[in-house]
Amino acid sequence: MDVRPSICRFCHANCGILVELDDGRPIRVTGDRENPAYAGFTCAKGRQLPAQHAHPERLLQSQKRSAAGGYEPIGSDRAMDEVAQKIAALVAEHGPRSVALYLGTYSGPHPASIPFSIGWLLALGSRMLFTSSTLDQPGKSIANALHGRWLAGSYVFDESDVWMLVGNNPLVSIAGGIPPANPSRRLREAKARGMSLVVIDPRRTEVARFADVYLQPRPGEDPALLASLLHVVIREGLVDQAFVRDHVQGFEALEEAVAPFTPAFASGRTGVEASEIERAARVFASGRRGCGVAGTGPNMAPRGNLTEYLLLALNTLCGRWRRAGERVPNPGALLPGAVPKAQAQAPKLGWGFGQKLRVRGFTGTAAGLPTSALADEILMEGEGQVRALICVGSNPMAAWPDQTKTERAMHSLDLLVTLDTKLSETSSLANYVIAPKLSLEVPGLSLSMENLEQTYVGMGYSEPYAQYTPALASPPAGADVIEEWEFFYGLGQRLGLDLRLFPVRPETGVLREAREAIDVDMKRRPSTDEVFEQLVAHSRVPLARVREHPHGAIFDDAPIAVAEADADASERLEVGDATMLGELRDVAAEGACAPEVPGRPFLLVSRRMPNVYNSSGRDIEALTKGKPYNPAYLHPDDLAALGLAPGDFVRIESDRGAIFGVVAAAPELRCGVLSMAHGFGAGPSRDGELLRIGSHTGRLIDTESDYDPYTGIPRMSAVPVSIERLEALPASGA
Ligand SMILES: Nc1nc2c(c(=O)[nH]1)N[C@H]1C(S)=C(S)[C@@H](COP(=O)(O)OP(=O)(O)OC[C@H]3O[C@@H](n4cnc5c(=O)[nH]c(N)nc54)[C@H](O)[C@@H]3O)O[C@H]1N2
Ligand SMILES: Nc1nc2c(c(=O)[nH]1)N[C@H]1C(S)=C(S)[C@@H](COP(=O)(O)OP(=O)(O)OC[C@H]3O[C@@H](n4cnc5c(=O)[nH]c(N)nc54)[C@H](O)[C@@H]3O)O[C@H]1N2
Ligand code: SF4
Ligand SMILES: [Mo]
Repeated sequence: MDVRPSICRFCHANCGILVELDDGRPIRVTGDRENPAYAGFTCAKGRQLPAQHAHPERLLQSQKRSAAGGYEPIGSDRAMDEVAQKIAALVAEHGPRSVALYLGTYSGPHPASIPFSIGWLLALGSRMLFTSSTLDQPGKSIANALHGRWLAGSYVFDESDVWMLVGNNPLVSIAGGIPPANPSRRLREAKARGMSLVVIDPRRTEVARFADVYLQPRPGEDPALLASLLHVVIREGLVDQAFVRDHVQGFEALEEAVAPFTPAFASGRTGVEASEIERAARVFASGRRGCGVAGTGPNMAPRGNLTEYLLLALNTLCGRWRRAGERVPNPGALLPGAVPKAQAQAPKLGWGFGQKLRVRGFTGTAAGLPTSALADEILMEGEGQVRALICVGSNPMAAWPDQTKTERAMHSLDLLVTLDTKLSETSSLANYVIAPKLSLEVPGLSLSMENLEQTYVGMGYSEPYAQYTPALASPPAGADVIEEWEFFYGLGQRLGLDLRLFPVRPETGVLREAREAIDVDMKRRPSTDEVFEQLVAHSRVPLARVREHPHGAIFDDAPIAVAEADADASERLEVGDATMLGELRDVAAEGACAPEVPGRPFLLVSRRMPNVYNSSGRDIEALTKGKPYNPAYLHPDDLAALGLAPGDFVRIESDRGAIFGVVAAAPELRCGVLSMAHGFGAGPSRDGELLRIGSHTGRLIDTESDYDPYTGIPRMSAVPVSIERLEALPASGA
């Protein structure tokens, strides 16, 4: 039996795995105990990579929609010819702005995919670049811009004595808050070391069970709760005075803005005991090293930028930034070497630059263009209308808020192209679906997770880990599948464009050496390995050395320490941003009771389920185990009050729309909270198939009435809904 080490790319977590191959086909995946960072960790999804690769509905040929509406296979070269021709015609008639790109989940695991697709769009002359980031945690980028950066980075989980998680669940999402390389082991080790953990989540999650202080607030009230933690930290003299004096501005403004947020006031808003708020503040402020990290929940709830901003302010007031002389645990591996300095980098604009949108006054932002407005840009006629959309590893019909509007937009496009492994909800509306190779059929790098560490506090690797994997498997016999980057290279060639790649150069927490844009040879197509060489040409650890360690390695042989600040360093971290504190004053002005919507007594919150990955995985039987839907989780007391038993059907209605649901009991929830995963369901005509496909929570979300004024993210968590019992499940049309 042929067993090889590799990188799992079912999700973004990059676990080190062992793949058993039979005649070039993957037949079994297990955790790789020889991997020094992941140490054998995998999840159920990763172990189903063979099923994903051999899935009967996997597209082995690209598809073209026929005049009759069905799909016919088309050769990948022919598909590129036709798409290039159509794009050339649209650009000639309507200009490059008529072409937009939407990058989603599965553009992440393939390192060349993002640089090539963006390089192609820019070479075409369009700036209409959209990603799932503005539907995810856009508050992080906005808050980082408005607060400024500490050029020595923050403390990492493995060295900290206190940690706070606000609306994320890294034991299930493996996404951030705890390093992705075996988070459960790291958490156990940290607890054994004596780390204090604070968790804030309306659901007592898997990670909350390890908390020393667990707060279960009403959803959407994180700004009030965090402002109150700041209030207590200031009132009780727990501020790191020296750090604030030397490196921070805006303290007085912040102090004034959090003054109304007494624990009693915040208790009224959040439903958390005032004494528990005080305890959380004291525990968080007591440690010397540690961080607060927020996740998708509060970013999708109202005022996500403010939540992330207050969290950064809390980290800053507690002095939670790495100081001169301290060792940097992750100096980089596939990224350029860190050059950390104990000094601040001043704030930047959070929005108001770059490409302007035609709707709701949106502009470019630190998190990118507002994806929630792309459907409007497609539907709104006139100068600048988007007429062609290319979706890379993404699924707007499953993921975008306001399903009804999204569907209209997809239908009205002149050209919809998706790069997708199956005829997803979106791909089944596309003019062309480009069939890609799957992860084990292409080389890979552990780069996406390393990038995160450089971008956001409390995310990514806490050590200089890297792994390279060659392609291990061959695509099924007779397949005509290509890599995502090859599609954009092919389009570029056909359109006579010179592609330049912009290797991800994140707005770094730890200062890094600059990297140049990369010119692509448009005459001779490079191999994926040659592309990787170019992308990481400035890595701290040369790719050749990474390749010598097929099980991955931690390259901690060159420890570095934080340098003293430059003699003329004068920039400061900003904790008194006027826009953010203005939003906080709005919260205070709403009063000590959280606003409620009459007739909508429940708040729908977002969540992740272990065995699916956004809209992927729900067609793999070994993962769904006979339940391929997303239950509507409610507290047993709520079930009883509504006269419901687990398995009963309900109709869930928001001010925007309605879906059906099948209820399940979840004693770990706060009462009044409905917890449901996204990425399920289809259009209203298939609502009756609930038990087979689940329901689409995005139908309940309104992009035009309650949204962030900058990133456009609508209220996607803490959404007011009503729930009503159904005697039987209607055939369609919730
Ligand atoms: N209501 C609500 N909406 C949400 C969220 C929520 O919590 N609630 N979460 C938001 C978040 S955080 C995100 S990131 C977005 C996700 O938004 P999207 O990225 O738009 O959605 P996904 O469902 O992840 O789509 C991934 C697509 O990639 C395809 N695919 C699988 N493997 C491959 C591959 O190897 N190559 C290629 N090319 N394609 C592949 C899948 O078939 C699928 O169609 O959704 C957002 N939407
Ligand atoms: N298994 C699995 N893993 C995944 C994904 C998946 O679909 N399945 N998706 C991936 C993606 S795209 C992303 S972006 C990451 C996300 O990673 P995380 O951010 O860790 O996502 P969740 O596990 O949904 O955790 C969000 C938590 O926020 C809570 N919450 C909801 N509303 C509020 C609120 O208003 N305030 C507070 N304080 N909490 C709230 C929810 O109860 C939930 O526990 O996960 C990734 N990993
Ligand atoms: S957590 Fe993600 S990368 Fe790790 S095994 Fe599961 S699916 Fe694969
Ligand atoms: Mo996400």
